Amino acid sequence: SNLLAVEVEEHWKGGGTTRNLQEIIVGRCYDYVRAASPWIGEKNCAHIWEEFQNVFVYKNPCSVMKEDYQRLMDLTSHPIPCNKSMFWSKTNDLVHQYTKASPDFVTLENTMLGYLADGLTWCGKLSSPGINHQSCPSWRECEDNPVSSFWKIASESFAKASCGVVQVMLNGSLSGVSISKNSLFRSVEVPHFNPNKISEVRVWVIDDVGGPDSESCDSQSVMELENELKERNFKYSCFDNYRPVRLLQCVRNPDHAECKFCS
Ligand code: N1C
Repeated sequence: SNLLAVEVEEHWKGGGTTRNLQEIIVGRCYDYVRAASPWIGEKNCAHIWEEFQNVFVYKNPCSVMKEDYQRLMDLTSHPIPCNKSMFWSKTNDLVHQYTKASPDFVTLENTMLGYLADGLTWCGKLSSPGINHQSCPSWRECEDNPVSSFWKIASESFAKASCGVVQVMLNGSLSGVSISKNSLFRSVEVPHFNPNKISEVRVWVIDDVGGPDSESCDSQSVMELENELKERNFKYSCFDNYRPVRLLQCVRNPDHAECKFCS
């Protein structure tokens, strides 16, 4: 009897590739070029999509390495102004609300590379059509998946390109540690800060309005970060509930006791 050729569809624990990924990335590319031209230089959006899909389409989604993104990074690179880089960990929503209100600051998602991929999922499979829309590996299933490798190399290059005074917004209301060793900020970005380019690191530890105030500048993990930075000769400062960010949080919580700055 004939063996049935059963198509083995891979089932991963994470969500599948974002629908219309190509159109979204190409569209974001044109948006970015229009808004940021001419200072980012010439960019070819069709070519950028080609290099992006070359990294993962028809590839095993557990063996995409950060180096595979090098050509995409070359095509999307542009200068980053000194003193404006804003890093973050576990404050994704708040930090981007803040940079919208205070657009001088630049997060990775305001650079071309981060803007193209923000919030998207992508992974490949060996069988046609080479893109898995059903599921993608989570970080725990395999570390070398296309999305994790992307954020690792994008974060690394943003850290390397940053100069002058840089800031980082941390979450002071987490139940665990506010800045764990495994965060991309501490494990990838800080080690790639260039002491010849970066003069000072300003840490902002922000609690949710109404708390809990579980972590602050003198908490264990923040002080470990302080030591790591001081050992490498960066000037360091830390602010609990940095007022401009607090004011922004209070727009949404105007009646909360912590938002009554003067009565
Ligand atoms: O692991 P994290 O935070 O410390 O990473 C945040 C850090 C920031 O300073 C950014 O420059 O690393 C950069 N970064 C992103 O910009 C980014 N956008 C979306 C890292 N990760 C990013 N993501 C997704 O959030 C990605 O899927 C990654 O795994 C999470 C990490 O967020 P985190 O744990 O809050």
